[in-house]
Amino acid sequence: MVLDSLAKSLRDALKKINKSALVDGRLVDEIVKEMQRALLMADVDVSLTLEITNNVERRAKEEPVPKNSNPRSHLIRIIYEELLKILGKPREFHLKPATIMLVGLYGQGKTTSAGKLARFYLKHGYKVVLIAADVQRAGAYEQLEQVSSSVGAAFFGIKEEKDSRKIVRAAMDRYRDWDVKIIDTSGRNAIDSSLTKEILDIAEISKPQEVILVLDASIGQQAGKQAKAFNDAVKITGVFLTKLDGTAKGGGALSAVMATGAPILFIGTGEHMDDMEYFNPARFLSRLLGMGDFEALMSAAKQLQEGMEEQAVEKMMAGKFTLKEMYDIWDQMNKPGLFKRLFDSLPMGAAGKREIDDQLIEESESKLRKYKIIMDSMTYYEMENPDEIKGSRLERIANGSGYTTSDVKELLKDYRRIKDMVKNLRGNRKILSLMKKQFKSGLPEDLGNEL
Ligand SMILES: Nc1nc2c(ncn2[C@@H]2O[C@H](COP(=O)(O)OP(=O)(O)OP(=O)(O)O)[C@@H](O)[C@H]2O)c(=O)[nH]1
Ligand SMILES: [Mg+2]
Repeated sequence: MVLDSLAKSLRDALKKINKSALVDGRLVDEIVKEMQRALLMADVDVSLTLEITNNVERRAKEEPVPKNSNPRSHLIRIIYEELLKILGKPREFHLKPATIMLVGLYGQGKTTSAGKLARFYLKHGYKVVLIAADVQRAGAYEQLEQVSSSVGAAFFGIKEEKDSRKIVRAAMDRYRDWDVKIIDTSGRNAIDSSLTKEILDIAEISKPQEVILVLDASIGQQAGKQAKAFNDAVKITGVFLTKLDGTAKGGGALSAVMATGAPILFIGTGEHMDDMEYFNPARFLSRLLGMGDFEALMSAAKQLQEGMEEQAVEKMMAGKFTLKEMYDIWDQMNKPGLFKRLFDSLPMGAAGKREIDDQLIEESESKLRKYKIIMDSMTYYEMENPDEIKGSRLERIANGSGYTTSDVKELLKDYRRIKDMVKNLRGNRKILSLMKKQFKSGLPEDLGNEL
């Protein structure tokens, strides 16, 4: 878990809200103080911290509790919304062929992140080459070569060449038709005119779709200053914020970078090549607060209230049901407790039992996690056309996910079973209305109780 101590303090505050008999001014004051302490400890800027907590306090005391909520959920919701404001909106990022330049100062994690990105694209079936254009650091060539072979990407470099422009020109020529070209560039101690010029020259030669600034989160708020300086000098398209796993100051880094308007695209959560995530503020915050995918559930709840539920469930029943649909549903179900509730919502009439023992639920949840990892290694085409998954596709997916081909086959078998089940359920009004009722009663109040 990244940002451990911030997460713990905020979760404790939410727990306190859930346990309190009464949501009154005194509780709000206490919560606001705890939030202030937690945010400042995570190196969030003082005035930003005050802005967040003042907003929470004012809204909690002034806003009437909506009819479909209660004082506890209302307060939790306000806290969630105010924290989300500082994380900003996600920048959309689509996987497609691209040239990506990684830039940044010494030791921020450029080379490691280049490898992580390569692995990410490879998993989705792209042809990827890593280009060694760091001519500053001793052994940069060998390090990137080693990273390339560990993730299974192609590698290009010219040993002993001190002109990074030459290297990039040769690489762009040789790998013209490749899907994804990732360029690891030189760092410096500080951003200066020679670094700026080198980056701009390489960009001129390679015409990258993305210029991603790699920033070490452990510098806390300072990350904002660096992001601004780089953005002013070379126009970055996004930030890869690394080492969020190993720092207490991540909150400061996140909020300060977002405040500059430079979007955080990825976060690094460890030294291993799989330790990166696409940064989605809402999802990140929900996980930090231990709410599962709060945003998705909230919007599901909202739709239910607006009478949309029928369409949603029916769409699933009536429309196509590929791995893509299954993934989306599982994505929302990937939360302890929700699984059980869904199980509970299904009538087990025939067998005469509604009790599913915990072990079975535990097994289902761990299977779900495994299946999600496997599906993350599939391309969009494969998700939409599961029947095409065989032979070399099957092997690539297994390799990419770290599981075996029989695991992938097991997933496909389960998918077909579920697909048949969905088909059989179609048109069964009674089950439809039961499912909807369960959703309705289960959200969003239960969410709070599970914190
Ligand atoms: N814990 C953790 N360590 C990371 C992460 N990303 C990178 N590192 C470590 O940070 C150190 C520096 O990473 P590099 O990728 O070599 O950084 P760089 O920017 O290429 O450095 P130079 O080439 O020297 O400028 C290495 O020890 C990495 O393992 C991360 O997300 N989490
Ligand atoms: Mg490097």
